[in-house]
Amino acid sequence: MDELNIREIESKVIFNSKGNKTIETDVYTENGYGRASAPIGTSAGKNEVVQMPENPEKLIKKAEEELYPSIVGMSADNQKEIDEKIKEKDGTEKLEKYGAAITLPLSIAVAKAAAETKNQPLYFHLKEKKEYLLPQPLGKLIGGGQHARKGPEIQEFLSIPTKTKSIKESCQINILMQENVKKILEKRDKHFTAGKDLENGYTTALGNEEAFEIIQKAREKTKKQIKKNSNISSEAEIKLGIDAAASEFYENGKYIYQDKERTPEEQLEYMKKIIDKYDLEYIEDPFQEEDFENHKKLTQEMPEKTICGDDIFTTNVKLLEKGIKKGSCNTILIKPNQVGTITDTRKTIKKAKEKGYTTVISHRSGETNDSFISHLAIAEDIPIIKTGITGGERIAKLNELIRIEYYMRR
Ligand code: 2PG
Ligand code: MG
Repeated sequence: MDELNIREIESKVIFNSKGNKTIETDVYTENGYGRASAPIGTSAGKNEVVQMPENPEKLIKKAEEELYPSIVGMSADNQKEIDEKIKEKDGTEKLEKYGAAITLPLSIAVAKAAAETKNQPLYFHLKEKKEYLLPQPLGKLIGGGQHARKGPEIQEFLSIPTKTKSIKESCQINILMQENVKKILEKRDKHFTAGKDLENGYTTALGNEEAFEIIQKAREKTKKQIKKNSNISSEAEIKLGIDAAASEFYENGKYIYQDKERTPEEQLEYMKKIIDKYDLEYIEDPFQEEDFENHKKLTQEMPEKTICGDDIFTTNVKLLEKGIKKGSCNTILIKPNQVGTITDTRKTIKKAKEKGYTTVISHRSGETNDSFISHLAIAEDIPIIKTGITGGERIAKLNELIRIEYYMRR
């Protein structure tokens, strides 16, 4: 019997970092085993596939009766065939029958089981290459929007180290950045309680502009510390960014900020202003998800910036194609649970690369300890991974990269 044949699939309900139920799936081959679980978003895009169409206990029962038996007996090495079978069994475009909560852990557990059976690292099983690139971590310093309460409308204030010598060094820089943000908030925000948002960014009652000033100041402090730290290379730089998640504060044709409302034209001007004023390099979802036109304008006017589409594309290849035709964004956020299988995720990555779009792989606000995205980033040469700075479920992905780098360089 082929040792890669799948002999058993089993699922159970576990909890994600938000305390919500999610599904963990185990796939057994004749000679190996893989376990995976799916994350879930809070500020989710409208065009994501359905995540959990029914309660997870019912979904597991349904999958155990109808879906898993059709996968048992297949080779775990045939990821594409298995993912096709999953989609065929679901029978709907948006995975309305099973949801990504079932399909993604299954798809990922299959890949992990195959890798383990072959005694290969997961990234190597996903793509065999001589050389691999490790992604730079894009980390969250301050959280607002739907990830926090009362603070900035902008959901994420981010930093990304560049020109570092190792992933560990990059993680260290982001940790220093976050510590400095904390110290500055302690002085500037009299209501600051060191509270964290869903992704372990600090929360504050201060507004967008103050948050920008704080992360800029933190960068200055961190740069000085780097110069004195012999463990961090002196060439290292720190770029700043945001995920505006603008759909979340867009209502009736306007962007609703605490102090004022902005029309889409004014939002474009505001985005350009803050990019210049606060020296932002990475800008995700600056406009609501249906506004391909303003995404295009910003990309055209600031082509040297990383203008990243998350909600506008939802990792969906058709929406990406629409964006490519129009020229909306130059970067796409990749979240496997937005499409529900490894194969569909990779189709979108392939299209993005062909058309010169940068790819950024990302966690979700509701996470588990699964570190599949770290492996996919390495397999696909994805240059940036957005996955928080601290917090068990976030650091799990970063530590996996540190581990991989350690063994690669040994
Ligand atoms: C985002 C993500 C992750 P959520 O908008 O990019 O940071 O948030 O998972 O809530 O959609
Ligand atoms: Mg986003």
